[in-house]
Amino acid sequence: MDKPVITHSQLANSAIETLSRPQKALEAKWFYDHRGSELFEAITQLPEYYPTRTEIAILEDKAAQLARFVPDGGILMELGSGASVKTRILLDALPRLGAYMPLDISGEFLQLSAAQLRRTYPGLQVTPIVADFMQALPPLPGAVDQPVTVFFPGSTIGNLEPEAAIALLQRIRDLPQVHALILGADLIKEESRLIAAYDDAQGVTAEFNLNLLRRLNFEAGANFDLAGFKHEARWNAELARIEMHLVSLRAQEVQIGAERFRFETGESIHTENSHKYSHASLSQMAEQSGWQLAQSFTDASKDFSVSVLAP
Ligand code: AVJ
Repeated sequence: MDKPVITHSQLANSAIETLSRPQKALEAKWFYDHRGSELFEAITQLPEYYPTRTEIAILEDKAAQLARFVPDGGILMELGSGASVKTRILLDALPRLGAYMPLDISGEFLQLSAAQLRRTYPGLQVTPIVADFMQALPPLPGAVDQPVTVFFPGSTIGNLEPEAAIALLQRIRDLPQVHALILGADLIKEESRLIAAYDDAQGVTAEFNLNLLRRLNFEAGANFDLAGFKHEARWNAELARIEMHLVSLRAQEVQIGAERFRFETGESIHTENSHKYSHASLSQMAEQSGWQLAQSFTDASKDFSVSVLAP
């Protein structure tokens, strides 16, 4: 088996550090344990959560145009290879692809989806890489002598604050043989639709958010009372982002191992940022990281964008 990228003490240490800040916080990457991944999958099916289905529709509609940015024999590298529905749309349009390189933090998940892809695309070289790409991009295996097109869908970039997003885009830009970046990004829209997408009627997103506390209880020796916190989605217009918070319903104290954390009534833990973009802000972010926004595809309602960045 692969060596784990994340250990329990990393989770505890990270939580202790971010809960010690004046604005208590938890890192969004901890959402995705087994249950969290299942809940996210359920979120993508919600009527209010438009991003996944809209991005898939754009990819299906523009697959041939996107395929032009992947040269014959080239490498398609995917960051955060998810459930691979989106990957398959591109692979179907790339019969002469040299290799597919999925990067994901979960080794188990990667091996499973790699095996499935090899079955569907028998001639395709599939080279999975276990990596926390939000932190650093690993050296690519062997001598990469073919052009690399990076696929970064899902508006995962939106989890990062502008500085970190630019730094990640710069690291991608610096990859040897980099040819293009296909970037999925969610767009600014009416506040009520944004809030609904992150505070759905069925409460799946609330469960997803609260699952962080459940995970800390199970994996980091914490004693959160899940009934003592409520899910909240806020639109921060100034920073153009949805913020998810867990709001303490009463004054309480919580322990993680030997560390104690006090909560006032109404005090929140900031658990996620999901930045939303405009054509102008995307183009600016591209230029600040050494890219040019070559093309941008959206759906008819301009809800989501799939952009091609060129070095
Ligand atoms: C996977 C980070 C793109 O921000 O929309 C969905 C995560 N959080 N609902 C997003 C998420 C709450 C999602 N990303």
